[in-house]
Amino acid sequence: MPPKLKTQNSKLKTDVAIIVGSDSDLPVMTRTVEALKEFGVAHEVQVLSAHRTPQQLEEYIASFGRRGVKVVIAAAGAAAHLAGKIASATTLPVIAVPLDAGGLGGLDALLSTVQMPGGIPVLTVAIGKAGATNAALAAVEILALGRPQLARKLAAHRKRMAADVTRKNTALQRLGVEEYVRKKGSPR
Ligand code: AIR
Repeated sequence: MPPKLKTQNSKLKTDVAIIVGSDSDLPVMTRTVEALKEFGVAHEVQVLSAHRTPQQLEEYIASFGRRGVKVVIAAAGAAAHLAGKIASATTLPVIAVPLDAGGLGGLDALLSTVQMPGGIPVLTVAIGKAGATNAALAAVEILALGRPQLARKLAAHRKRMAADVTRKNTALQRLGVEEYVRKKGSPR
């Protein structure tokens, strides 16, 4: 018998269940958590592996209904079967983040994740950091279909992003490329 699954807020409802294949995925996936926090969306994070803890993963998937989960985000590297495994066991939308676990730069995870057979969709975002952020935004977009307040927050978020780019462009025009890059410091 595997140990009983512990959850962070077992009494509370959770809108988004985030599942990572290993704790080594957490540094990148904190971006997902941060973005969901920014939108005030209830979420929790579990480390569960399709390969290493298959029974506990199934147990957690079975709890989605009573926990009120509406969207699942699954992140894994290497031979990443996590999202596909979850999608096969639920009709909730499953958003997958392929991660770079070393070796093939995340291409291994991307291909394992994105090439699902017809009938079991997995909504796959970009590899790594951008994907971690976009998974959260995509989850918010899904939830916003039934929550006008979230839709308004998404619109405001887009406006802030555009204003940020405009501010940078204004500074670039004022300083010139060399000075702008020097002031900005180290590359991303
Ligand atoms: N992984 C864990 N179980 C199945 C897979 N594919 C992934 C994790 C992590 C990578 O394997 O999601 O990205 C390496 O895990 P670890 O624990 O060795 O660092």
